[in-house]
Amino acid sequence: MRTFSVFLVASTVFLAACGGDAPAPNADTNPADTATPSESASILPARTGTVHTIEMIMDDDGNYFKPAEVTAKPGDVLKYVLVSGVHNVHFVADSNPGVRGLPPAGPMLQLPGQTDEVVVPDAVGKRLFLWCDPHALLGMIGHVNVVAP
Ligand SMILES: [Cu+2]
Repeated sequence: MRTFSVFLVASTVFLAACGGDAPAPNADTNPADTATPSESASILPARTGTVHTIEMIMDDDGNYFKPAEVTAKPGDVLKYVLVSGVHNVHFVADSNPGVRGLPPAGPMLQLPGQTDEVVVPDAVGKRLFLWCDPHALLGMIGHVNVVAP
């Protein structure tokens, strides 16, 4: 119940921020995000060495991940690379129920070439959902199909 309440507050803050002229703050109060790195690492699968590169783009077509959908195995790395615009990667906890090892909301990338790497959690059979916090309502969402090694 606490998770749901906190998420509601975070969502409200986020939506309120989007209505104004100020840039959205990083209203990241998801309890899952407060886990220490060691706690997160302990439930992550061993890295496979496979890296999937996903571009984060803002252009005449809008704001989007390219590709918007990838298929990966637990332990693979998702390497998000900023091409243009200002974006982040956020695997939203409430949209990925039952998945352990989701990364916290990623930092806002602002300089082309900056990256955010995410290790795919042990969630075989799941279709993970993610979005970019400032552009989620504009359709900047993505999916990761997690398949067996
Ligand atoms: Cu974005």
